[in-house]
Amino acid sequence: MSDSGARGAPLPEGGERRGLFIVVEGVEGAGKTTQVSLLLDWLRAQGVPAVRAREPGGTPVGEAVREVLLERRELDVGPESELLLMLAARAAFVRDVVAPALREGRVMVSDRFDFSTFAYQGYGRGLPLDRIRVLNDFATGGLRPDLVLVLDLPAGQGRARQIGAGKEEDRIEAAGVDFLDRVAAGYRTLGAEEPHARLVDATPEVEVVQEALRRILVDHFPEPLGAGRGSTTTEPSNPRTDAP
Ligand code: T5A
Repeated sequence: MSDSGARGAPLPEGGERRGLFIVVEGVEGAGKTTQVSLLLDWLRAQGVPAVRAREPGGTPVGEAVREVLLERRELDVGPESELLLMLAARAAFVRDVVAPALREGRVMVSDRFDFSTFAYQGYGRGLPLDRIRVLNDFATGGLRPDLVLVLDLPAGQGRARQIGAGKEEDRIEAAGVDFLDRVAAGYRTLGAEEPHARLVDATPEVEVVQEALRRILVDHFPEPLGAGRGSTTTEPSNPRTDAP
């Protein structure tokens, strides 16, 4: 995939892109929800206007798509329909959630975005990546994240964590072990090859992974996250150290 137009790409329907768009990705059970929550605590404690979101979801259209694609296990949804429904949700997500937040100068931290489509519908379902890229660009108006943090975990370990947490398989997870292994391998490729992505080992305990994520963010965005904003320690969320 090309990175053209990634950072600073214009917002659909115009306006200045003032905020940051950070995405956390990875297989089921990789720890995305856990890590996004901790990042939000840390950012807000520094006075950073951070907001969270998840895909599919985040809008009424997105939540409806989520229900159809994940909960309705009896539906026989083909790969092409699955792709287009995900992208229908994404178009609403970008227009109604991401673009306004970036216009307002917020730091948007999203649990999943377009790497999920490349990993699941591309590497997992076998749909051509170049077609997905074109359709995805149409849905997003060309908007891409500033940084994608890919939590790298073997699919089996992620599923084991979900079982430990009592989470039932959804329709996509029920596609089987080989499918989920292809998804995990796809994520590894995306995380290693895409210029706006960083691959993070998600096998250690929660706090260790969180430290790694915070270090990457401070490194990538000295402003507003570095330059005297205090340490990256996970306990407890840091007050900003440069406050008057
Ligand atoms: N999808 C989505 C597509 O196919 N295409 C697309 O374009 C998009 C956007 C979404 C589904 O939709 C598909 C992919 C998915 O199948 P979802 O429910 O939003 O589904 O996503 P899941 O990945 O299934 O969400 P989970 O909540 O199950 O996984 P998380 O968020 O990665 O993991 P988390 O944080 O909830 O943690 C799971 C358990 O592990 C523990 C936690 O405490 C929790 O119990 N845990 C750890 N344990 C040990 N060590 C660690 N480091 C741990 N981190 C967390």
